[in-house]
Amino acid sequence: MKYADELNATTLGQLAEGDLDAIWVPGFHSPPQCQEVLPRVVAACERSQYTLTGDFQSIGTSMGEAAESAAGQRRYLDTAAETLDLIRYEIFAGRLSPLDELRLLLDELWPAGATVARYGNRMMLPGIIRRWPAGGHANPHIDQRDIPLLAGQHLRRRIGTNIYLEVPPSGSGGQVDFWALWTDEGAYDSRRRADYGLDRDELGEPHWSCEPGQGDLLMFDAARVHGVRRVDHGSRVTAACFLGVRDPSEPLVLFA
Ligand SMILES: O=C(O)CCC(=O)C(=O)O
Repeated sequence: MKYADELNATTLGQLAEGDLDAIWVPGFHSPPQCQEVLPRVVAACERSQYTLTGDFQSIGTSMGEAAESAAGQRRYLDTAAETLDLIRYEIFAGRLSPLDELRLLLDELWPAGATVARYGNRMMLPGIIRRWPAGGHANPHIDQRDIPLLAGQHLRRRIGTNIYLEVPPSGSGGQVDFWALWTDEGAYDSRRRADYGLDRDELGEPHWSCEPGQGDLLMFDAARVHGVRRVDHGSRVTAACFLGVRDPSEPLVLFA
């Protein structure tokens, strides 16, 4: 994997074109500020009802849940604004969240700016918070572009973007694993497990494993098979979104 450790107009352009595999910026958000929000993240996670999997928790209805059913899609659109408020005003309590900071930066760095994705005239969710208690993991998967909610966007690439608010102690799991595997979306669907993603046992050893530190930012092409290794001790919390890359003359769109 070829990655850069800085987010700037050049590296963003290279990632969008597929000339870089990842951008991994250490300390994008300051660790003490990450630490400060964690009790509020835990409280909000305990209250939330995430329906896709018990492998991790989520604040906000994700695009994964929206893709499961028409009711899921309705809930996704109906709850986007309240989830955004919860993250911005309750969790980050008036301080600039790393998701908002990233959105501002992307707007400045990308030639045509960056904006929240819309479905018709409705705002999609621009960011989400996820938590993996000990035992949590995420099956290897790709994040698809060819789904009804994204159909109008004509995305050329979908970039997974995560800021690590909490990480397990080093060596205790929670790494992001990448396999040297790009599946087309039809082939992926035919290999999918009944719940979500692929069977880790069938993929062999990952090609690259990234162990981010607290506050790090990691961005990568979500069409490459990736997954989260089981957390053995401690817990792991991310603030996450996707960047949709369209034609270079079009704004980037953000959604989660
Ligand atoms: O939490 C992570 O490090 C990766 C999450 C993930 O699978 C994704 O962004 O699609």
